[in-house]
Amino acid sequence: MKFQKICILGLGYIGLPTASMFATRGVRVVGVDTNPSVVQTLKAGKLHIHEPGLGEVVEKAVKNGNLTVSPVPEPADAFLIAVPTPFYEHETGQYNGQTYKKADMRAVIAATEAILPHLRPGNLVVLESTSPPRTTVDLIVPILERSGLKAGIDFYVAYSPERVLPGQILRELVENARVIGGLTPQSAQVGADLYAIFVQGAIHQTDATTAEMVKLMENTYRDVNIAIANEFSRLAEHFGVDVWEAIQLASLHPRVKILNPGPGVGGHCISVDPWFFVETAPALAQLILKARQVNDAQPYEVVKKVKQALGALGGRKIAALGLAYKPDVDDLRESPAVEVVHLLQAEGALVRAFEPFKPQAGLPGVDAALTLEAALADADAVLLLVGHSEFLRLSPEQLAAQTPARVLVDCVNALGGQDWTAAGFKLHRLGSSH
Ligand code: SAJ
Repeated sequence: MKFQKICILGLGYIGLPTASMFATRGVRVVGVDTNPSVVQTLKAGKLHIHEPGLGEVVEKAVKNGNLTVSPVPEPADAFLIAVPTPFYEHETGQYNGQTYKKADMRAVIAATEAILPHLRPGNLVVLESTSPPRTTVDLIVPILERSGLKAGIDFYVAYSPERVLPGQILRELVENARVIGGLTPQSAQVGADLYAIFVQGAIHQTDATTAEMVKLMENTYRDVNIAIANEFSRLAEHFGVDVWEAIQLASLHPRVKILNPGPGVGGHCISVDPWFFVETAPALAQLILKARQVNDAQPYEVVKKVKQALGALGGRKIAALGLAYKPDVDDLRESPAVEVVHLLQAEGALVRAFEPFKPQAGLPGVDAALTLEAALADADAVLLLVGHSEFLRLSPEQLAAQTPARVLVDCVNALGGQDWTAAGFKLHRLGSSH
């Protein structure tokens, strides 16, 4: 099938890079976003998100006219939905006395309904948003069939998960293997033809529900593995062992690769996706639920560590370094670092945070310093929450010159290699009692 025009709904971390990929390969792309400020920013040739290399690609695509931005969809050969699927903040479900989070599918529903008036025979509709199993079959298809057209016969429907790593999106979009699950084998084939426009990795065809499950399995696998690293960290502290050394030694085994403990699991993927299994089949997803609970409790472990280092926290000044959910990204969504800040404040601590990728984070209730110096001045303790490269480059002498604090709490084992004692610091590392 020939694709001359594609409409991409949702211009976030996935939709925008994907739109520019198609556009730079000569396809006409209409990028749709319901947020007027996103549309305005992109029309002005600027970006509303931080991703290395993305600015240049978007600028090129907008300049040559292949990428236009609009608040509403237009008729096209293919429609691609890449809108967020977070979980509800306050609405939860219950199973056997356990609370689980529920997927908020409103953006997916709204995007699908927005396509409806433009749907024509022969069109392809692809859902990319991470979704609970059976979403394509049970949610997308019934909405699209309100058009009077029959899915799989009059038009094609597929699910294709994105698998890119923030910070590496442009390269991974092209190089990663892609899974495309069709409502019918023909839908999968048409979907594969679409992605072949820019994907150089292998494109694997399957059915839609398998593709949905593949995506959830990838991130759940990672979540459960991080949970065991976090549990090892607690056990190591209990037994007076340095977890980082133990992990390194255990990982020498040829079939063992243990991930890193830390302040918790954040971002819009790994801390969210496992809930889609728990929500839809709680009785069958008990290990997955437990892993989520372990990772969600990590910020409390950090607070415990800070208390061990400082004693009672009332009135103590803490410089928190990093608010992003992981190193070298500006994304604060579901960030455990932000939660740590709030928990410390609840204990009476006076926290000044510095996030180099978003100094003006503007988070409610967070005292964000505009510079590292401002966060460090006056502090009683320095708390490293995110291993941003900028922080890792700090030498003991540099830090000592910028802060009166001599208590250092490192949640990501980034500072262990240097001699902090000589500069007068007492270093406390998560996962280690010495
Ligand atoms: N983390 C740890 N310990 C580790 C590794 C990560 O605590 O050893 C934490 C990070 O600090 C962060 C969180 O986990 O808070 C998630 O970070 P990540 O780098 O593992 O993953 P994401 O969320 O940035 O991207 C993931 C990727 N999935 C996998 O690696 C299986 C990516 O390929 C997916 O495209 C993305 O989720 C997504 O959109 O689903």
